[in-house]
Amino acid sequence: MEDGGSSVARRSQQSFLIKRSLLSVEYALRRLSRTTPDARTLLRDGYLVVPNFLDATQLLRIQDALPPVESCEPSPEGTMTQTFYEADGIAELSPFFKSERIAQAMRGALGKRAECLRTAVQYRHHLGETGAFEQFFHIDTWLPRFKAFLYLSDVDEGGGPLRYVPGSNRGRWRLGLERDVYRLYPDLDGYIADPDAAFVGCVWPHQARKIARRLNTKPRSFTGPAGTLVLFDARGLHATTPLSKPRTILYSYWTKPGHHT
Ligand SMILES: O=C(O)CCC(=O)C(=O)O
Ligand SMILES: [Fe+2]
Repeated sequence: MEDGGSSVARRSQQSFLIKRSLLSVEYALRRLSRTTPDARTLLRDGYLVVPNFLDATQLLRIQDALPPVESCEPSPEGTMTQTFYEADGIAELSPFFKSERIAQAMRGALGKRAECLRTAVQYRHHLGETGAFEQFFHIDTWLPRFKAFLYLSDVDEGGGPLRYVPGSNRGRWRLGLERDVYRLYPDLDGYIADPDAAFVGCVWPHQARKIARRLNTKPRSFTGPAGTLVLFDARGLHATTPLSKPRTILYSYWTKPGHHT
């Protein structure tokens, strides 16, 4: 006879597989549907880079309106970042936070009911390795979550580019990793509350290389000057790069209602 613990685990596994299958169908249909070119690229590759999203005048206005680092909160996840939340309350930042192009891309990728859950200014000042999970290739979630980054500093190789494995937002290889995240992700606010579970969505460097090879691709680094916009599906394998100089971004992140984990 099965003990209580293993039957709970089996039910949880079945419930994951059902939800995951429904999601696969939803996304297969969305990829086939008529949508905007931005959303189509996002759904296919998992990312979209828009060079010169803002011009020099718009950028200057944004840079002048940024809150000081002292008014930010340190990350609870060991990433050594400083974050100012609810940044959409700062009117001068509206070319990013109120961007119709970003909203349309997100709704095209996530569905019409997609909502923006977090708007923030993020400073990274810690140079070199942090030892945090995000410097390894990882997936954030198993449920769809898309992020928008606007670089406010020039991001060359030493400036902390986001790295991404193109197309890793899709495919059967994801199942095991997603199941681990589903089992261990401990809370519903999108943050990892238990430091022991912080690395749950990560893969080792040799595994990331193998997955990229299997997908017939290579990890990409999204370098670009201030004003570059990057949108990405946080289910795909991505990582941040250790800094040799500070990086500042605005970011927002989007999900469907009730899909925040
Ligand atoms: O800030 C970055 O470059 C990426 C960090 C990350 O993993 C994320 O925002 O999900
Ligand atoms: Fe991430």
